[in-house]
Amino acid sequence: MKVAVVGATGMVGEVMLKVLAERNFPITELVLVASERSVGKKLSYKGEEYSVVGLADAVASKPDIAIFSAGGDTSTKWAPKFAEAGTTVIDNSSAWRMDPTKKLVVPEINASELTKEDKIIANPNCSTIQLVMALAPLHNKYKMKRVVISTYQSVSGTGVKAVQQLENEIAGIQGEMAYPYPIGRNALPHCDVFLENGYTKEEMKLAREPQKILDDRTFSVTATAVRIPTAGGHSESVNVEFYNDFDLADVRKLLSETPGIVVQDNPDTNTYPMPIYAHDKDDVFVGRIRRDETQRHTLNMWIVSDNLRKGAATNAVQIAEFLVENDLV
Ligand code: A2P
Ligand code: 11C
Repeated sequence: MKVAVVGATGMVGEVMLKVLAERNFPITELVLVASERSVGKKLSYKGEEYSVVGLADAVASKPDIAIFSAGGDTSTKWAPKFAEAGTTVIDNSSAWRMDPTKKLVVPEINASELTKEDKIIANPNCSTIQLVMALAPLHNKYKMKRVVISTYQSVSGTGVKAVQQLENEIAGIQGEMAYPYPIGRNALPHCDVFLENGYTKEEMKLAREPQKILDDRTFSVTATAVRIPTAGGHSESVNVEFYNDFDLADVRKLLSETPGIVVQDNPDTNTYPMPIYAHDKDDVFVGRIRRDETQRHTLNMWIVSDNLRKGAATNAVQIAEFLVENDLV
């Protein structure tokens, strides 16, 4: 496969190259793409050096697959140009996710929807991916009615500038601010921009994307998204009300048997998911599984995953693997 990585110099781009190499994705030619200011910059992949190219050159080189992590504006403008040139685009931004003509894919859940005609495929938001990974097997068995989620999101989700802001604050250096307030020793109930309804865009991604991925509008999700001073790994406190009753042992068994999920749940040994354990891993970790004693058929749990891996790069590479394995590119 001739593969282009758009946004190769960015935080997700860097992890993307690592994941492609680790999983030995069948690459015959690799095209690394970033903004004009990075053209000519050298990046390495599997020990070989590559020069970064601009978007127009990348389109002209007609890759089989282009994986985009360069922000919504770049995707909106350039993904259609790649698609017209015959390239299948897997897009990490929010640009195409809710477009009814585009598929929103978590491979473990709905990759079977994909066909050769899908030329722009959307990768869900990082906090959505880890949420639906844990919800899907439970929804299939007990049928969800309502989900209440609060997130604890790392600064790496915002990008390089935010990681730098946290590092500067820890080192006591004055620098550029990615957030309107200090993030060290703080918690900002503010991820992405505020919308007219008083929610943030991140909260509305959590409300809408799960329904599309699970192809079901009979449940609802309400969210509060909070940025905390962790370097990597998003955490989520999730309360789920089901139509049907569940057995806690069954819930644990179901989650443990789901590929991509690891249950870490033992109060006797202080075992629960944490960002420092999820770091650099592809799995979604679930713990603190317990019954909500205030309401029937309702479960509480805690979900953690590396937002740059399963939340972005790994999920995108898994989509690419599915396309190749099923002869869809
Ligand atoms: P560049 O390094 O040249 O700015 P992050 O989210 O970690 O900041 O990374 C964003 C990625 O998207 C980088 O690789 C960045 O390239 C790339 N990018 C940003 N704007 C554009 C653009 N207009 N065209 C192409 N790539 C872009
Ligand atoms: C965050 N979820 O942590 C975001 C990052 O819509 O793909 C990814 C933004 C997106 O702030």
